[in-house]
Amino acid sequence: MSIRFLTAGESHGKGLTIIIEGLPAGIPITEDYINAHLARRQKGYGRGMRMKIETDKAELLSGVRFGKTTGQPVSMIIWNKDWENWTDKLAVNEENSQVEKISIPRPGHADLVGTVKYGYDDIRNSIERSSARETAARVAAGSFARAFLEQFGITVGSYVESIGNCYPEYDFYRLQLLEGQKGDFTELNTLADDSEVRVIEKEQENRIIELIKKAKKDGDTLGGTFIVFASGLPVGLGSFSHYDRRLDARLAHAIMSIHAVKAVEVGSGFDVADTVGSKVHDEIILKDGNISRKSNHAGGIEGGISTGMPVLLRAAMKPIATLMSPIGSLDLVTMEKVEARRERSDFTAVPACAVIAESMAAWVVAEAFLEKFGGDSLTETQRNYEGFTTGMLDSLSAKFTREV
Ligand code: EPS
Repeated sequence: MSIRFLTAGESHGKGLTIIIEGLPAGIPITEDYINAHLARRQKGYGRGMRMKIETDKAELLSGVRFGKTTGQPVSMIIWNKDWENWTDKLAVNEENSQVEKISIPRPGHADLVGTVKYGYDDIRNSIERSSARETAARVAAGSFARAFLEQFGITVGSYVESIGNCYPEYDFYRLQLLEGQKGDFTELNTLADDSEVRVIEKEQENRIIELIKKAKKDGDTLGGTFIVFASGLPVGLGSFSHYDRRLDARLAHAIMSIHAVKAVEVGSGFDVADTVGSKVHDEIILKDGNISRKSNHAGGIEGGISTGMPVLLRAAMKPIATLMSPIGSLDLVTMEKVEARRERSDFTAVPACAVIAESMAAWVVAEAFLEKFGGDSLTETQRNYEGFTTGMLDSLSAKFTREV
């Protein structure tokens, strides 16, 4: 059995709820741990007023006792503080006829497609569930995956590479990470956590803040690119046996499913198309008594299976759809050309998106890990993991030894 999670909740509803199924018993976790990751999602220069209203906190309702998972379904709730201002607009029971019906969709948001698909007579229904507010629930679920992976020395982190086409002076991703320089991934993540826009170059941070200020003044928004990494994975997660077992495909799916993400690359990504094979593939070497790779252009995945090198992903987020200087739209009542609707929103959310992508990546890695090693308790999973990884090189070599 594998793990899964479901979320429910509207952007301005009472709260977001999460149910997780299939986690082994014994994973150490606390509300403080989950809340620390929720706080990371709320950060980033360029976010809107909502982040000043909310201090996202997960309340655990089941599945955790004395700081450890019980192996039973986990349920959580994140209350929306802003709900008290929306009780009429989002009333569960009686409709208040004074509440305005929204009829002007924002291009780039799910306003129009959701309204057509579900036959709504008020775009508000589309706005609420399609909102990226839902990603708070994903980060809460992802915290369980992280806590589990940490037990096996696996670190998941991220940093922002660019916002508004402002890139770092030094291309750390191509020149260090893809070249297989391992470095300290925890330190890299902390560096990003300490930045106002999750970048790792101080001078770039200043340039980006200026760009966000300008976008704000112009009533415009900015997108960007970010890197997600997962280090410490064993060889063998995922499989080439079927399309939906491939680890790279599953990671791409999970990250592409995040609001406003339009592209995901694994390792060298699009660059592989323009480079010769001898410069793309990662030479197999023996390093510190282990099989390793000279470089990591594959982004830690070959044939849909983890190679043991860090998993490296790069993704692009489009600019936020809500514009304070709006582009054109149609009023669905009159079908006349009008300016798109303004809603309170962010000017950029690339730093938050990187943290959400970490959570989704952690979830996929934890899922693949449990498929490989199984276990209803952490102790059982640990035993299976050690059985597979201990003395791996010797046993591999022994299999190839022929008697003469
Ligand atoms: C939010 C994400 C964005 C914010 C939202 C909170 O969602 P959306 O996809 O709808 O733009 O705009 O906040 C509001 C809707 C608001 O009232 O300000 C989040 O990540 O929590």
